[in-house]
Amino acid sequence: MGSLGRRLGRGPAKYSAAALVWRGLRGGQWPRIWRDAELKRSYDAVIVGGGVHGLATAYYLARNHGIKDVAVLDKAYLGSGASGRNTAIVRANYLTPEGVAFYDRSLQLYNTMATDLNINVMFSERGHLTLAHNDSSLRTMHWRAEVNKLQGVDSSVIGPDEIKKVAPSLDTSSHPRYPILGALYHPPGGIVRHDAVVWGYARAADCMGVEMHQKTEVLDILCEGGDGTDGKGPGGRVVGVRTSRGDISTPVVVNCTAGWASLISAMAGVRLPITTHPLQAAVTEPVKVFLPTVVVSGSLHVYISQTDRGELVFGAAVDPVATYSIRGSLEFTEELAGHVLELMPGVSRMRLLRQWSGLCDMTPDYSPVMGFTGVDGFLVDVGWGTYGFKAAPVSGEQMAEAVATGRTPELIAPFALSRFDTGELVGEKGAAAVGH
Ligand code: PYC
Repeated sequence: MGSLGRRLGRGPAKYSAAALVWRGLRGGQWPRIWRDAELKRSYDAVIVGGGVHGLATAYYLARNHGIKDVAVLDKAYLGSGASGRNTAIVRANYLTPEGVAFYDRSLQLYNTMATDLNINVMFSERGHLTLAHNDSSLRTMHWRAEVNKLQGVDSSVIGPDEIKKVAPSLDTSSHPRYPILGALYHPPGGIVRHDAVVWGYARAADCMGVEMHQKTEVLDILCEGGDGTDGKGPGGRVVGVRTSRGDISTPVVVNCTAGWASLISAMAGVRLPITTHPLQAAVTEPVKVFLPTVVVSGSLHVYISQTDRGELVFGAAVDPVATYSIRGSLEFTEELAGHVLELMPGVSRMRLLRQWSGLCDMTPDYSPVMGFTGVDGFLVDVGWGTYGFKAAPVSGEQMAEAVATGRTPELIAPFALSRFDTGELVGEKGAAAVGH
C-alpha cells in the first residue's frame, strides 16, 4: 500500500500500512481522517454538499488543477445524504451514447480508486443483470446492448439458461407471473462500499489542503448584477455564500447537493426542472453468499445485490409523490417482498433487518444537469435521480475541469441546463435502474 500522505505531501507516515498495523495492535489513538479547520471568510471556491459528488469535485480541483483554497460545506455530516443511503451499484450500460461514454469513464475511475485514494473501497466487479419479462423490455435490452457495444462497453443479451448459470437462485422457469425472458448482462458492473468512497475522497482532499465544514448550512447565495431581486438570476455573478456560521466571499459556488438541489439553486435565482421524491431501500440479515451478481428487474421495480458480509440489499423505484419526507412505509416493504420472492422464491425465510430512504432529484429526461448556469460563477452538478453514486468520480473530475478552465468539458456538454430550452434531451428512462 503506497502512502497517500507521502504522495500528497502531508503527514508522510500517517496512512502507511505499517502505521495502520501498529495502531491496530496498540488498540487506540486513531488520528482524525480529515481536519476540523476554522471556517475562513473567503475561499477561491465553495462547494455546497459534502457527499461523493462534492468531495470528488474538491479532490479533482486540488489534484488535477492545483486549486486547493476550497471549502466543502454540508448542513449535516459528510455522506449524510444520498451518498450514504444508496445501494452502491455501479455500471455503464446506459441507453444513450452520451450516457454510456459518461458512466464508462466513471467505472474506469472506480477501477483505480483504491490505488488512487489509498483506501479499500471494496470495488467488486461482479456483473450486472437487467431482467426482461416482456417483449418490449427485451427489445430495450437489445437496443442498450448494441449502443454499449458500439462504445466498447461489454454488454450482451442472454437467455434464461445462461441467466441461470450467472445467478442460480433466480427462478428462470415459465411458472412465475412474469417469467424471465432474457436479460442484459453487463460484466463490468458491480458494487462499491459507498462510505469508503466518501471517506477516501474526503481524506485525500484534506491532505491537499481542501477544508470540509460539517454542520454548516447554506442559507443564501450572494450575487451581484443579475436581473432578479438581490442581483440574482440571469446576468448576475456570485460573490459569496451566507451560512449558518457567517458570510463567506467567493467567486465560485458549485451546487453538488442531492435532495435540495432546486432549493440551493433558487438561492442564486436559477430555476431547475427537478422534482424531489424519496426512494426506499432495505437490507436483510446476513447469510452465506449465494448471489454472485447484481440483479435488476425493471418490470418488478426491484434491484438486489448481496454484500460481502452476506446481507441482501434491495431497492425499488422512487415513491410516486414529490416530498421531502423520508419516512419508510409498509407498502414499500410488502411490495418489495412480493417482487423479490417472485424472482427468488428460495429467500422466503430471510428476515429484513432495516429499511431507510433518501431523496432523489428527478429531471424530465432522467439525466443529470451539469455545468454552468446563467449566473456567472454558479455551477450545478445536480438532478441525479437514482443514479448519482455511480457517477461521482467522473462528475467530480469533469466539474473540476469546468471550474478550472471556465469551459464545458465534452463529456458533460450533453447534460447542460440549456437542453431544457433547446429540447435536446438525453432520454435515459429506459436505462434508469427500474421503471419510475
Ligand atoms: O441506476 O443502477 C442504477 C440504480 C441502482 C439503484 C438505484 N439506481
